Amino acid sequence: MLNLVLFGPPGAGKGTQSEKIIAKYNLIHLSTGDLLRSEIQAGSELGLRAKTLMDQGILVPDEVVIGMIENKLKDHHDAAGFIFDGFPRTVKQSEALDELLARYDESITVMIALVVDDQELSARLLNRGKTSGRPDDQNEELINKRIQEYNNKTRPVADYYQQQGKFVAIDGIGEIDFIFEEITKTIARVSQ
Ligand code: B4P
Repeated sequence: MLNLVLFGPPGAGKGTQSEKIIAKYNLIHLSTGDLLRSEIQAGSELGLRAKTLMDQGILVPDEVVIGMIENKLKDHHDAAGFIFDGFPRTVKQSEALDELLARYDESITVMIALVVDDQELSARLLNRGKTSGRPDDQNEELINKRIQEYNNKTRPVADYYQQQGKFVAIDGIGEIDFIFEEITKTIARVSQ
């Protein structure tokens, strides 16, 4: 079983690369950002609470996203593997994920981190904001807030996997297909 965490700051290319990874490998895609946006669209209570935070560029409480992932793992317990996109985003979420996977005698195979500088992140998200309609992509102040949240709360997640010897960093700047090639090389190496 291949359990992959795709990691990086907002706009690093996690969603973009996830689409290519699931097209090539038989993995279930679990994007907490997508799951939260579905809740918002459905107008659920959870969605309404999440929207207020997401529109301010703030992370949603750990319990909420951990609960969503727990349910999805239950639904797909017989899958060939998972790609976790945008999760875990805090050390608490990483610990919870390890516990949840252990219930199925599973663990994370590798974390692949996409490395992109702040200036490029900002430019990409502002550009996406022109067409995505996503409120959190609409202005530079909000984008900076998301990058700040990443630096304060999410960056330590990389150390968590580094300590387990499961961390691989890939340059996230350049052609999307070239970055994908580098990801496939890492997957081939860790799957041996
Ligand atoms: P996410 O939906 O995860 O949003 P994101 O980080 O902005 O997206 P992503 O990183 O996947 O976008 P991509 O680079 O692919 O989270 C949104 C919000 O939800 C968070 O702020 C938070 O509030 C909440 N949330 C989600 N998960 C949570 C969790 N676990 N805990 C708590 N809160 C959580 O795309 C960006 C743009 O770059 C695109 O336009 C793309 O086309 C472009 N791009 C990609 N690769 C490129 C390349 N190589 N070159 C040029 N452009 C590229």
